[in-house]
Amino acid sequence: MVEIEIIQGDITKLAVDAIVNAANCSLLGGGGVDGAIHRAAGPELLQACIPLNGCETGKAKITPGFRLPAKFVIHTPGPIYRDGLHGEPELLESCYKSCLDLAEENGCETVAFPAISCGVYGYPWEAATEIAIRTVDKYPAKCLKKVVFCCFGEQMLKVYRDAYRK
Ligand code: AR6
Repeated sequence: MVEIEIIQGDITKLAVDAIVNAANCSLLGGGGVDGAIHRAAGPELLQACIPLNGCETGKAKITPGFRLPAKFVIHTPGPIYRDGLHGEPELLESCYKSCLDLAEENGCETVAFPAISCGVYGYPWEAATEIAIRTVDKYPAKCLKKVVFCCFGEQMLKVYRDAYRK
């Protein structure tokens, strides 16, 4: 089983094997955590993303971390939340699972996730965190040892801690 750690902080500062980017389908950058990751990794990250030809919602693609302390960035476009009845929970679960699969394939022992879809994509925090924790918790890890949920702000930290207790 994978160890779960819940922290408050800036994901771009974490010296883990891979950090996850809550991207969009173009993989060409954006605001929020995506913008922060591209700024911290340097322009090489965009150059590495261009030939990936985008990514479908719920899937994931990997690049080096360039100037980041993390070795890799795993980019995953989360679902845009409408009402929860348009496949959003399945797509969000698929994001976490696709990222964990890629981390395993690349020999990662430690991976950090932001709260995918919980910013401009509007996913309700409690529902999204429950999916995040459950998907990691039941993942049949082989080389993966630790997953960090990196919360941006105190409120998100509380939502994760509460969900983890349940
Ligand atoms: N470290 C950790 N978490 C962060 C950081 C950071 N440095 N910065 C923001 N967050 P969002 P989404 C949190 O909007 O909802 C982009 O433009 C933030 O507080 O970044 O999946 C993409 O290009 C929130 O809890 O991603 C897409 O177009 C979480 O990260 C779109 O936004 C996710 O918020 C994706 O939207």
